[in-house]
Amino acid sequence: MKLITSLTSPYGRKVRVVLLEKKIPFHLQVENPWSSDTPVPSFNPLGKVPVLVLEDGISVFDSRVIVEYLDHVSPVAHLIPSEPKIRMMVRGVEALADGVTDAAVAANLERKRAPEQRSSEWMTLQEKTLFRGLEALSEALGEKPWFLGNSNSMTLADVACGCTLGYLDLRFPEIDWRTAHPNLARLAEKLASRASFMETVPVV
Ligand code: GSF
Repeated sequence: MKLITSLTSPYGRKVRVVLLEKKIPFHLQVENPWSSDTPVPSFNPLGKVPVLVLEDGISVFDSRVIVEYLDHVSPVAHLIPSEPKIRMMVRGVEALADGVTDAAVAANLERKRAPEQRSSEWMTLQEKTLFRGLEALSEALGEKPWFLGNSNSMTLADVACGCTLGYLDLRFPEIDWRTAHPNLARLAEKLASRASFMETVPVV
């Protein structure tokens, strides 16, 4: 299978970490979805990365659909628990982490616009969402080693949160989330020592 993504996409990183953790071989096709000649729309009508292209040519998006598929397709290192309530909680943390990423991506795009086109109201809205989301992630983790309290193993919740925090470090190094949320800092440090996270550090 082939994964189409950019090397800075936090959603693409989530999928790459899952592929690596589950030891699923894949070919990486690096694309910039914002370049004028990007081939991404021919794989995903929404024009967004990541897209997973299966051997039979089927294109899978977005990242949440991709990771769901990958976790089913290989029994190695399950990242999405099967028990309904725990599964819902894991996917809920993933949605929260992705939502923080969405706000950060939107704020980053807004910053790139010409000063006279920028909206400070829009920027403030995204920042508020971002900080509220971080607060909620920190609360959900508490003092547990991983989001999923009654287990000793990493799940998709931890992976998604780690990718969000990595994206904040990349685009918003001025946000000192480590001081505000030491528990998220501990989680990020633990994740950073895994080969899957080391291999997928965003490259600008
Ligand atoms: C978000 C993908 C996305 O926004 C997912 O896969 O989880 N909900 C989707 N990708 C961005 C790149 S990035 O910021 O990671 C993208 O491809 N944007 C291109 C565009 O035209 O919006």
